[in-house]
Amino acid sequence: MRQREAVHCNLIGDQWVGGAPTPNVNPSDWADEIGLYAHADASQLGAAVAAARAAFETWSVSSPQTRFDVLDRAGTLILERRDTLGQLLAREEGKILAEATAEVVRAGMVLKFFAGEAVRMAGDRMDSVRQGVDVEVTREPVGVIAIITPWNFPIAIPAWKLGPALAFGNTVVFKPAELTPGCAHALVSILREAGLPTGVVNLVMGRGSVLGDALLDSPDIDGVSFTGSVPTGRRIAARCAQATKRVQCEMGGKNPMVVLDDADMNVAIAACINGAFFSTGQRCTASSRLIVTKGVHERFIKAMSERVASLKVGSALDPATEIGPVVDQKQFESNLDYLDLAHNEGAKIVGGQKVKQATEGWFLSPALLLDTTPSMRVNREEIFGPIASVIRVADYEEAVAVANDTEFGLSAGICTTSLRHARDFKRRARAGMVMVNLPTAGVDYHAPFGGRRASSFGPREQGSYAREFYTIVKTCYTG
Ligand code: UN1
Repeated sequence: MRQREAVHCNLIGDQWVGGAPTPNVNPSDWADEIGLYAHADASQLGAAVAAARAAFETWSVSSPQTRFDVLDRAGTLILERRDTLGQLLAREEGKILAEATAEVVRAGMVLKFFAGEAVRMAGDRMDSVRQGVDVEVTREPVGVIAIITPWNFPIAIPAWKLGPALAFGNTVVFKPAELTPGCAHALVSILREAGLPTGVVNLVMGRGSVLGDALLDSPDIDGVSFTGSVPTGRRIAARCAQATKRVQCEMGGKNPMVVLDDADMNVAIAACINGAFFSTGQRCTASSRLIVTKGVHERFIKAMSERVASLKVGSALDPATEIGPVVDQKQFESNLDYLDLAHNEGAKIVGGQKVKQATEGWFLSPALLLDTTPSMRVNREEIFGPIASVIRVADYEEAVAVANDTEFGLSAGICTTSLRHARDFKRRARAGMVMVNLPTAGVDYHAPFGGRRASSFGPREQGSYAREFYTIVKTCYTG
């Protein structure tokens, strides 16, 4: 018999509350159960919303210094515990240890950044057009925010939503992805340890299909910040519009990486390998379409194929591993379906094999799809796995047209040594973020994050731009 820890509970007000115990399993080793996590039900969700509403009374008018202190302390605790939290993240999500630890550090830095934002908050004053009247513009917290996060960045995304929500005086009901409750539970515990008052953050774990509707329909929820799939994001946005709730959705990507004839080949290969395959390709910012001009196409696919074949796939907890497992069976099967589809659509596939390891896990070797065209479904739909396609184009103009030819618009990259092309691409890429000689994935914690079209809806996340979602403007006239 495996030793089981006590059930990890939901946090509602000042109570850790049980629920249906649900195992959290390691994707690198199905025999390794990380623990049992209590799934909440709809009535517990109602209690969590009520606790957040009650706590808003005092948290919304707390001193910015109080909010700074809590977030700064929580950031310090996360940084101090980077190794154990990194282990937990690697074990429950399958991101390799180096990436998992880097994500934990990012979460710590995010909280420290937003600690500073709490005290940097300022308003505007302007002269009225009327004599003897003052005009002031201030920002206030929005209210109770529902935060719904995905499994692929199980500590960084919660941190970059919770950080600004709390810094600006909102209270929160936090529903993490059911696949990665461990990091969410640890983050909330750390916020409490750092002095966060009762009810300011409430944690409800479980499936979106069980909790989502009750959360969205509660009249006490004033805003929803969501990261996840396009269909779910669209549903949430429509529902919030209907109920006039504030909403922010970060959804999919089909990010292009253009490689021009004049690219530095070492820079291009490094950017494409990282962008396409690191974090097992499970990033909305992943480079999934490698668009290569004809003069360098042969050299590129040869070098990429060699590099792809050399990537070491294995347990996320083995320090020698470069590519960890796919997160679960559903994603694994979806990846295999896309590989079948690529084959049927006429692509040539390099890699993309099931990999046997000492432990049973969802191991898939990275796949490069060659001889693909922009109209293939594998070049139009988000795959969200270690699979990237190569599209050969005649020249820069065709590369730009193909890069912009999807319903998405999150991140767009270009590898070139030409200042003219880099400059032109920065203007013409139809994307929220443009990367020159860098992978499409991997962003700074203090800069705005977000995309266009089907990729994002609502104001940007992160950096000082985060206040656009988490605060509401008030204009005061004094005569
Ligand atoms: C990154 O590329 O560093 O879900 C961040 C995602 C994004 C975050 C990507 N929202 O993959």
